[in-house]
Amino acid sequence: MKNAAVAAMFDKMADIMAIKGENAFRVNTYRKVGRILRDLTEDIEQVHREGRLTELSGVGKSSAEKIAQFLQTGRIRAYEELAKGFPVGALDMLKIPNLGPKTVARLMQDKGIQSIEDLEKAIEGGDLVGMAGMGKKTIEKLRHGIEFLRRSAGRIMLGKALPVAQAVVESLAERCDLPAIEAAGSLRRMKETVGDIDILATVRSKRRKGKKAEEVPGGREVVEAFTSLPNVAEVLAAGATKGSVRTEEGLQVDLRVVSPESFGAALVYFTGSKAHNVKIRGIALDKGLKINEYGVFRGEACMAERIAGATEQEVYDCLGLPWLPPELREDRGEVEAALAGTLPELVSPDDIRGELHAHSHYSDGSLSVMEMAEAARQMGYSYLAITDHSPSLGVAGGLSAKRLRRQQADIEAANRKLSGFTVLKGTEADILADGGIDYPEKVLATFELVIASVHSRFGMSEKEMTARIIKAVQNPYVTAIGHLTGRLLGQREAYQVDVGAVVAACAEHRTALELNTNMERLDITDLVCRQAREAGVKVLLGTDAHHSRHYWMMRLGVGTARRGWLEKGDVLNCMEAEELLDYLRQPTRST
Ligand code: DGT
Ligand code: CA
Ligand code: CA
Ligand code: ZN
Repeated sequence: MKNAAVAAMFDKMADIMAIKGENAFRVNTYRKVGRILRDLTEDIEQVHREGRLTELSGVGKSSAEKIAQFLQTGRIRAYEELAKGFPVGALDMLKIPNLGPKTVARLMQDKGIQSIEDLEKAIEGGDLVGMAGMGKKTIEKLRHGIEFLRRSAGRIMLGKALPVAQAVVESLAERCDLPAIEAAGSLRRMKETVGDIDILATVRSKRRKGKKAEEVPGGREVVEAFTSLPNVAEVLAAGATKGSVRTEEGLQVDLRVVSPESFGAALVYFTGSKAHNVKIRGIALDKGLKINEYGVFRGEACMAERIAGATEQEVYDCLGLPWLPPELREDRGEVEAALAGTLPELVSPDDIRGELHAHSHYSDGSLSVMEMAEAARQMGYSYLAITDHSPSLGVAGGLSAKRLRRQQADIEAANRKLSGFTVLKGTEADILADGGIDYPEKVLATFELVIASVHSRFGMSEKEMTARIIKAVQNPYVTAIGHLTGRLLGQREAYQVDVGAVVAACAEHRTALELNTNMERLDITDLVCRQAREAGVKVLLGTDAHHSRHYWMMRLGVGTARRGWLEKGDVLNCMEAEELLDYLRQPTRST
């Protein structure tokens, strides 16, 4: 699919125009097309062939022409016009947090800065001192921003990688006769970002005795099928058992083909983490065993006898351990807990009964209350909380008390029509700078569920921010604190907040923490989930859906929750509707 490539062209055009100071409305039109293309589930080439480009809402005639040009010639004339004489490396500067197009334009014009490297040199050389709007603090922030960017460079959000991995696994399984194929690595461990995608496959026939371990019958054919998949942009390596490609989406995918008697051992090895592997290798050694990606062996080198390797279960059995869920394999105490028999029974995707953070078209969502509810029911859910924004968030269509009354009437009407499904009256209300909640008490009393989130004044000191959030935690109407740290993966660092203090306050006031499962957030993190569980704080999972096609991201959050050792009983969304309503009716303040 060329969707991502076309979207990237529109993003670039929007960026160049923004730096050149063009009309914000026009810039936005391009950005919107980029977003639509990235969200599109259909193949854009198919849409083009069927002459339906302008039927995509937000795609006008001139955008459609540009898309068609790109699909036919690989180029867009308007882009080439814009990019003529423009240093394209300058666009990278827009990825630095808190650096907008206006400032980039000034850095280019006044200082001749054309790339992140130039900017770094200018900062180090003190060249920015004295520039309007460039105080010491701002320059320091820029320096941090560049460091942050470097740290996240090359890592891809799980939410982007997961669908790509699934597609590769499915297409390969379709093309080749494979008894087993599975994604391994950090993706299987559901880490919030991944460096690359590791896929492991096995063939039908066993390796013949005496052959080298590196030889796998039929391996080369599988690798060939892999490197010729339609979304492969570049083949980095292709051999008899290993292939490596870069996809259209810019992701590196490694495939390894192993023989069936080694599949389990290889899956353990390539799932990692490295730290977990080191840990279990130590356990093997203590038992006089040797473990590697080919199997578990007893005895010395050439005399070594394979005692396990075909399945993960076999491998863990040899070590005296139960099979460990991949999300736990981080050497964060999972082996010790397994040996002591105190492993948690992790929450699973099937345990989720409903969606608790969703926006309708009353604020910045795209669908009606009823449409969002129908789609949630199709997910197999039994409830959905509509949590539109509060008035302070004007840019996101925050609801005044008057429009809120209409929205709530709409929710009541939906509930009358739907049987066996409940739409909850919720809100994602702003936590104001002083810790107050963005609705008067008599309005707050009309909600069944209140998520309170920080959407402004990110730059407060840690002390102020912590006090601000704790005040919201203490508010008896607040069910949960939304996306606690405000981070956006690869885009914006968490703001300063004492997470431990907030968790303690939540425990005291019976307030939950949201795990915002949107791919860009995954906030709270796995480690904070674990902290919450240990403190007895409940976790609410919410996709922050602005369209029903975002509901699938619940899966990402369940992954994070599992990495955070959460059980069903720790997660509000695992309650049946009645139980949840009961929970929500109890006052959140324990005093
Ligand atoms: P990533 O891709 O950076 O998000 O993280 P991983 O965990 O997927 O790491 P990757 O792709 O480098 O390697 C996949 C797995 O292979 C890793 O989780 C553990 C295993 N592995 C790779 N290199 C080593 C190694 O040097 N020693 C051990 N014990 N295991 C390794
Ligand atoms: Ca990997
Ligand atoms: Ca890899
Ligand atoms: Zn929010």
